[in-house]
Amino acid sequence: QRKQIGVLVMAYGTASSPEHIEAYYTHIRHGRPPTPELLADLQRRYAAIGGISPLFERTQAQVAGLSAALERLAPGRYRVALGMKHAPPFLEDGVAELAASGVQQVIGLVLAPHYSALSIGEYEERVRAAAPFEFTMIHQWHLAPGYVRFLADEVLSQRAQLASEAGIEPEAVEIFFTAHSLPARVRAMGDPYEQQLRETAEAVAQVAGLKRWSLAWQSAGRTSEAWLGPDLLQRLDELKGVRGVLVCPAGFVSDHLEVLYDLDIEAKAYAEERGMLLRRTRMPNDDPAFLEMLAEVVHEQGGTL
Ligand code: FEC
Repeated sequence: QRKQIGVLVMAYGTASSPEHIEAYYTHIRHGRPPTPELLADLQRRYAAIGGISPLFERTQAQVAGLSAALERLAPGRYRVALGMKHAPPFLEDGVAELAASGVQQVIGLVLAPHYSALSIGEYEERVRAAAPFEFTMIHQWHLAPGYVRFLADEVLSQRAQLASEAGIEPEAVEIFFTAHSLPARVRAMGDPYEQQLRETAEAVAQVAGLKRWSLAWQSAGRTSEAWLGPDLLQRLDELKGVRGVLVCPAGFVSDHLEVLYDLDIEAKAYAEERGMLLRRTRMPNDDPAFLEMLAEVVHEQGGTL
């Protein structure tokens, strides 16, 4: 009988209640507590999306769906655990759970499609430091056909809806593919992050037959460092004669603060003040075909073990 393989599904994590926002923010800032102004601003943004983020709930649904899809692909072969970067269960808790189950080989998958040393690389480093088992990391899945197809379908249907709302042709809609900005020093590090976002966008544009699209960065951190740009809001400022803008946040896979606040509240209002309607594509969340696709990515790796 073949040995069971562990699967560590990794996600960003969120504050479990408004009282936990400070501890969560301090963790994101590598242990440096935020200033009262920064904390108040973050509390305000969570309050604006209903008090807490739906991210944890969405992550749990994704893990459940991914587990079920793996079970269908290979009954009994995989044991799945969740580990999060900035909230419990932490990455190290997921590692401990798998270690206690006795698995000797583990595959790691982050619920984020593009690789950066400052993003996926940090998840990997922490897991490797804690792992008592053989660990194989899936570094990126930004061109998985099921992901590209999900985004292409979303872009086409949301673009059609936006065009009819704005009374314009679908081809006149300006499309931006976005991801979380990172400190600009990743460029000098030869990091693949920016190139991979471009590759996802190009693949979606090809499948959906898009002519008018570009990249933009969103949600840059509030630090003194330079961040990857141009920022989405800056791109909105530069538009001339555009009435409809569609944002496809291709760097994220679920509903959370950076989508529900930064795009649905902030960017939308910013566009409206400039006479434009802004809409976005829906997130994959626990879409069955999306999770089936992720299960296949994991199972492909599992086949090599
Ligand atoms: O819904 C939620 O509660 C959580 C939403 C959330 C996601 C997310 C994803 C990514 N981040 C990435 C990088 C950075 C870097 C910094 C940073 C800061 C924050 C803050 C909040 C936050 N991030 Fe995040 N991120 C989410 C939330 N992020 C809140 C702190 C306040 C603020 O800036 O708004 C800067 C850290 C520092 O100050 O030193 C860098 C990357 C991703 C996408 C990949 C992934 O999901 O892992 C990269 C979701």
